[in-house]
Amino acid sequence: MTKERSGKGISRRQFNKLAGIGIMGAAVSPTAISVALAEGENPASIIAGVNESMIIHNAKLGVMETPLQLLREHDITPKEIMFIRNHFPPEGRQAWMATTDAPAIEDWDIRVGGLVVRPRTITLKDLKGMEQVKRVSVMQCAGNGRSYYAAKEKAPGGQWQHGGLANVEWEGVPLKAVLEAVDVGPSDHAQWLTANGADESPAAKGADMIKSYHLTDPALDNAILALKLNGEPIPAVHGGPVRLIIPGYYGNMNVKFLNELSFETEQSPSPFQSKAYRAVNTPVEPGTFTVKDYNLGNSKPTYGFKIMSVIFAPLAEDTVKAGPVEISGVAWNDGNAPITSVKVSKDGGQTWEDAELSLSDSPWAWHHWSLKTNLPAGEHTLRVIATDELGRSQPLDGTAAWNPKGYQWNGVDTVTVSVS
Ligand SMILES: Nc1nc2c(c(=O)[nH]1)N[C@H]1C(S)=C(S)[C@@H](COP(=O)(O)O)O[C@H]1N2
Ligand SMILES: [Mo]
Repeated sequence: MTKERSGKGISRRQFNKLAGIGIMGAAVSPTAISVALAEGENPASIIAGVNESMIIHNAKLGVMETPLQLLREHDITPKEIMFIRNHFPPEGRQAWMATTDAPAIEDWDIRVGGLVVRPRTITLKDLKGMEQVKRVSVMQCAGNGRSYYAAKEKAPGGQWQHGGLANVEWEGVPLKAVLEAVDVGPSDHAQWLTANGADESPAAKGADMIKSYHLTDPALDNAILALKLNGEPIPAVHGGPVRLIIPGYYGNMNVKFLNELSFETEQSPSPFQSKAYRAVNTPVEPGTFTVKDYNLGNSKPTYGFKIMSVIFAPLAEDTVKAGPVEISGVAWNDGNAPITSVKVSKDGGQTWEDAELSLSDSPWAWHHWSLKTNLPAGEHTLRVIATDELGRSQPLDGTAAWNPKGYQWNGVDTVTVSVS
């Protein structure tokens, strides 16, 4: 599938383009260094332009989570506070990826090939000339909420709370329109579409982050090759200049720095498709199923978001005065059915009240909910649960869905507040 490549995951021509802008992206501004926090690394010295309050999960790779105190301030998440998940260090010739600025790239090729009659290349310029559409959608890491599985047994990996989450506007060309335009003539044997990005492992034989989608997957009808995030060219760190966006699908399915689409008989053998980012078909318990046990038969890729809701206010660290209070937050799902109810409990789940739900225009966006109520002085355990039109809801005990990699947490959110 990657015959024309030297095993480097990137063509010579494309590498030269990237190397040409390397200096710019690699440079960390002196201001960022001078404000480096005493307690730890300043997130902006890892990825230029990010907010200093981001929670660092992996400094080398530039993996960071958004504190909910920041996330709740905006309906559309600004790039400076958007969580970041990279699998390869954005350094060396990938240093250009370490910034919230858009990459200064004019020439960018996406090879479309594999089992096709006419392999083709589509350029960034071609894409810019095509009709653009917008998709407001949640971006969420499949590992979001992983830390909460520790109540049963800790799942290794970044201990994300709820901030591996964003609500953003993408703009670009529908995938279907791109495939029609290139007219590569896929063979009848092609069952899967595989997407690859320009980033790669620094290890000589390191696995590449490649993702596959079944060609009959209806989610592909809504997919776009995005060129813009929140109205601006996509920041390098978020996958510019071109990113595959599949609204409603977990983060890993949304390939950044897209430079290859390939028609295949099978899904990619890359461990990022065949071992990681998979959801078990039947529940498993700690000790009985390990990371190594995943195979194509017992699991599926982490495709669509499970329905979820999160409390944005009050948070445990907020000061809450006794009396009238507004409990609020967001809820979202895979966009396949509207969310029909959000209920809030002020007593740890004994009794529930309907929150007011305000559905966003886009089915893939998060939806705000709120409940105006009263809280007397003392400790209160707030909980929230969302349900959609298909009857899908959230488990009261999220650890029931424990899995070795701690993916797809959607347990009922619980916040304990002290009211004075
Ligand atoms: N090319 C490429 N695409 C990628 C990744 C990556 O490392 N390389 N990480 C994936 C994962 S696991 C997530 S959660 C999202 C994170 O997107 P963001 O960094 O823009 O928030 O990108 C996905 N797409
Ligand atoms: Mo992720």
